[in-house]
Amino acid sequence: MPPGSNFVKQSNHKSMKSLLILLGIVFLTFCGCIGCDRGSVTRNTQSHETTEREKLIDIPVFNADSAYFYTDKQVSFGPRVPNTEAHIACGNWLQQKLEKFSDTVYVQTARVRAYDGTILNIRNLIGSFQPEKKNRILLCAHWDTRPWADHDPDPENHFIPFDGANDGASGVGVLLEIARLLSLTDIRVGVDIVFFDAEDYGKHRLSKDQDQDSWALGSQYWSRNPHRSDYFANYGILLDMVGAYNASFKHEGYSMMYAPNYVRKVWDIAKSQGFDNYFLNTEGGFIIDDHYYINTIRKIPVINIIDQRNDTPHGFFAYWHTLGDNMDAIDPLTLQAVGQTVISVIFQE
Ligand code: AHN
Ligand code: ZN
Repeated sequence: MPPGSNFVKQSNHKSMKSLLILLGIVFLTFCGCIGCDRGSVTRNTQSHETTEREKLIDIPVFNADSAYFYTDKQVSFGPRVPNTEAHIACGNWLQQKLEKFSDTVYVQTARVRAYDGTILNIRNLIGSFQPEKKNRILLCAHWDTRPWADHDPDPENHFIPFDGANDGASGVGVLLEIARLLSLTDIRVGVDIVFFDAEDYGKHRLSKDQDQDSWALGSQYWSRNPHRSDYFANYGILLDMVGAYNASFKHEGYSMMYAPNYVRKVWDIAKSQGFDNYFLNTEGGFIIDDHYYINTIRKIPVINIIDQRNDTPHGFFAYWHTLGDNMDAIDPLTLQAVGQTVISVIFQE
């Protein structure tokens, strides 16, 4: 184990959970009830003409209101800037949610050096489902928020933190809803949900020379020191800024460089679910993000579902790194498009 790092592995009260689930099933069988809060799965039966016609699979319905609630809850702690109270409190809440939904939780804490010399106390959180399975899918998002709104239209705000409802919380909100759905059913593959810290501590806009390695510090750390030394996943999906109105998800450059087949697979499934208005078959830019380091250091093919725009100078949504990145910028329909697509991808494995 590398110096300065600390792991805590926690197993759930799994037998208690199984007993409760069994009792729940018995209860539901008796009253024939669907639509209760955690005890039921509403199902979508889909046939996939492109694959075997006889293979009918049940895909759960992604609940966008639940994902919206999880997003809002993170925002309610305040900006999740490393080394702040809000960051610790939100990290504790995220850890609790993963402990509730997943089979095994790994908490990776570390101290990393930011570009300006600040030592950041970071925490990567990993929730594993069916950890014994060899075939695995990695789902990830960053949970920290940027310390400064350095793209705000008002220069007075360039050193002020912001809510990060879209940039940070939305991806985690979608993945928590997926974790909740996975807690209700075992699927054929194992899944690891990873919440990376310190993605957004990249160099301030006013810094002279830019440094790409100043971004994604949590995923760089994890890529060099995975929570299990033998960790591997067949492929991964990163969610970044997946909650804004009128999002457009294009084929991001590094995703196409390292994992083109998975980009096509996910975009095809999005289309089959009716979300080709969000998932566009057009080329996007190359974005240094958590997936870049997992691809290059850990050599796991990971794609990035990230909102890229033509109508803004920076190529992201209009409120990127501004005080306007708050809950007013979040559209449950976008969360739905992404969440339903990702849950469909993993249930088709
Ligand atoms: C760079 O601007 C180099 N990367 C953007 C990654 C990012 C920031 N995603 C969200 N916030
Ligand atoms: Zn950001």
